[in-house]
Parts: sequence; structure tokens; C-alpha cells
Amino acid sequence: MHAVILAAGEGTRMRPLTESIPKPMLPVADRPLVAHTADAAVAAGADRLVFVVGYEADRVRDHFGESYRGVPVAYATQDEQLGTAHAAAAAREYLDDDFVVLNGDDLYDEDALTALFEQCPAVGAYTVEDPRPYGVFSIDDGVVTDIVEKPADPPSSRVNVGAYHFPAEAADWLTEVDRSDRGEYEITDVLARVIDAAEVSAVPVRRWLGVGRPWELLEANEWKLAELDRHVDGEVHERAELRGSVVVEAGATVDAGVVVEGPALIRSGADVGPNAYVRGATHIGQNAHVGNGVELKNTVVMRETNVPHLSYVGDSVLGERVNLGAGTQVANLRHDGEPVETTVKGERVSTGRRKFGVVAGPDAKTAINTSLNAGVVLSAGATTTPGESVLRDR
Ligand code: TTP
Repeated sequence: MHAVILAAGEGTRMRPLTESIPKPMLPVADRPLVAHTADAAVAAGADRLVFVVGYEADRVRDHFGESYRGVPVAYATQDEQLGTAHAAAAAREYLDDDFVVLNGDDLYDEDALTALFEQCPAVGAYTVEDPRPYGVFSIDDGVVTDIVEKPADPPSSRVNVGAYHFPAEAADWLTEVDRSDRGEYEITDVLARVIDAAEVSAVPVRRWLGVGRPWELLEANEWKLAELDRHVDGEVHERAELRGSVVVEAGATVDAGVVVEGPALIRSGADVGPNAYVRGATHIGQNAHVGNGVELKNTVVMRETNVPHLSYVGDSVLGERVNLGAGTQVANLRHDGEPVETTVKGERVSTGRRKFGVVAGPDAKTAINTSLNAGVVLSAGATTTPGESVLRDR
């Protein structure tokens, strides 16, 4: 079974993090986001992976090469992002049998994908409390009878998670859908045609996370860091303490006086300490530096980023090559207890999280004693002045 993985997206809702990395390549635990989808597809029995690439395509190609975990890999290019059906159609030349299509920015439990591969036609269905923002299925005795987008009055609580097993004839239908109201060629319109033609099974998905916005990158890391088994291949000082599920990759160092509470990952080339406190689900990327007197909690620190002295950073995402001046402090909680808001595509939106810190784009730099308010987004290359309180995006 061929698995088509849609990875051409730019990830505009993830900006500024996606200014230096395409969304599918953002780090989630010890691999890029899309590698989790690829791994799940391989575990489910995919005999070929076809990545549909576009934005920063070379980053995806360089990572997966011609073969991944023993499975041949092909690439199809989508030059313009005209929708998910348009993206899958780019892989048409590889589709001469029934096939699976997966969003490259969603995390699924592996059992769900295995079940999806075994049944055709089938879709993944995940149960949510409030289905109104999603594509919602009508389901009768395990068979999908309809899908409606963002309904005011949802027919069920089971929603589409971007995982489809289509029969061979649907490959031709990928190019036969009309543009939707939002101007895209939608794979859900292909699904609607399959639903009309055949009995489509609703495969229960136990766990799912769509990773579109910065706090979802934190949630993705919370999920996947918790699945890592403790192993220490780097250098850990005898007076450092690693508690719980902590991974220190070969080539990483942890200095004296450091306490790391798992789940946490310290990637190769990173160095931590002396005297740092790392807790929550924290990801410290390749060649990052976390120095003296720094506390990091539930944070993603991407590669080559520096948090050298006396800082607190909680529930935040620091992009690549960020530098925090000594004493930079991050707020991650509102005094009124309401969920923290942040900016997505120019709009203030609720993260739904009581605790959320900041998003720092690649190459952002704070000066000494900068205070960053909860929900602030620093754009790529942004700077602050010494002692500044940053209350608005920069
Ligand atoms: P989206 O999350 O809707 O799009 P995106 O990844 O570009 O992100 P944003 O909305 O923040 O800009 O896409 C769902 C999946 O489909 C994702 O894996 C990207 C992929 N995709 C394509 O490959 N080509 C396309 O034309 C579109 C619209 C999506």
C-alpha cells in the first residue's frame, strides 16, 4: 500500500517559526513532525511513501532521502498550494492501486493507522467535545454516510483527522473536484464522492493532534517526549541529576548542578549548565546552549539557540538561533486565570492554555533583563532593549 503524505504546506499559522523551517520539519521530540506520520505509516505497513512537497521541499528530501526505514520514498512536487486534493493529485503517477493519504502535520496513534491500512475505503474518525470547528461525519453503524464542514449543528462528535484510505478509482477523482468556497481543491470533496460510491468505514482514532499553531507544537512535544525511553549517551557530570525519562544524546553535555526532570530531550551538541533546572516536557535542540541559573519549563528550544544566564522560560517555543540576554524572564500565566492569547496570522486568538509563554522567531535577540509578557510573539530577527517590558508583539 502506498502512503501519500501531504507536506507541501507553508504553515502560515506557525509563523514566525516556519520562516526558517517548513512546518513538516519542525522538531517534535527527536525527529521532525512529519517523520512521526511517516513512522506510523511504515509501522502500519506502507510499501512506499510518497511525500508531496512544495515550500522548502529540499528540507524534506534531505531528511528522508530515497529510502526510509527500509521503505522506498518518492517525491511529488506541488508548486502552488491549491488545496489538499490538488496536493494528492501531484502524486497521481504513483497511484495505480488503493492508497492512503495522510496530512503531514497531524499526529495519530499507531493502532489507528494500522486499522486504516487494513480497511478500504476508510477514514480516521476522532471524537471531540465540540466538533463545530471541524469536518464532521455522519456515521451509521460504523459506516460514514456524510461529511459536513464546520457545521453549526454537528451530526455527530466524530471528526475528520486527515487520514484516508481510498480505492484505486479515487486517484482520478482527485482532479475532478471543483474549487470550494475558500478557493481550494479539497480532498474532503473526493471523500464525499467515495462515500456516495461505497461503504466507507469510520476507523476510530484514539489519539490525534493537528499541529497548526505554535502551542500545538508544544503539545506535540509533550506527547512525543513522553514516549521516549530514557537513555544517556552524552556526557553528564556526576553532580548533575536526571530524574525520570530523560534522553541525553551522544555529543550533548550536562554540567554540574543541573537538574533535569523528564520527559526531556537534550539533543546532540547541546550543552546545559552549570546550575540549570529543566522540567516539564522540554526539548533542547542540537547545539543549543542553556547556561547558568536558567530555568526552562515545558519549552521547545530549537537548534543553535542560546539561553546563557539567569533566565526563566516557561511554556514557550524558541526558534532557531535565538539569543536571550541575561535575566530575560518570560511570563506564562494571566492573573485573571483566563487562557493566554497569542497572535496567529495577525489575529489575537486564545491558545486554550492557562499557561503559555512566548514564541520567538528565528534569530530573535533579547537584551539583558527583558521581560516578555505571556503570549508575545517576537518576529524573526526582532530585538529588545535592556530592561524592556515587552507587552506586545515585536
Ligand atoms: P493546512 O494545515 O491546511 O495548511 P498548511 O500546512 O499550509 O498550514 P497553514 O494553514 O498554517 O498555512 O494543510 C493540511 C495538510 O495538507 C498539511 O499537511 C499541508 C498539506 N497541504 C498541502 O500539501 N498542499 C496544499 O495545497 C494544502 C492546502 C495543504
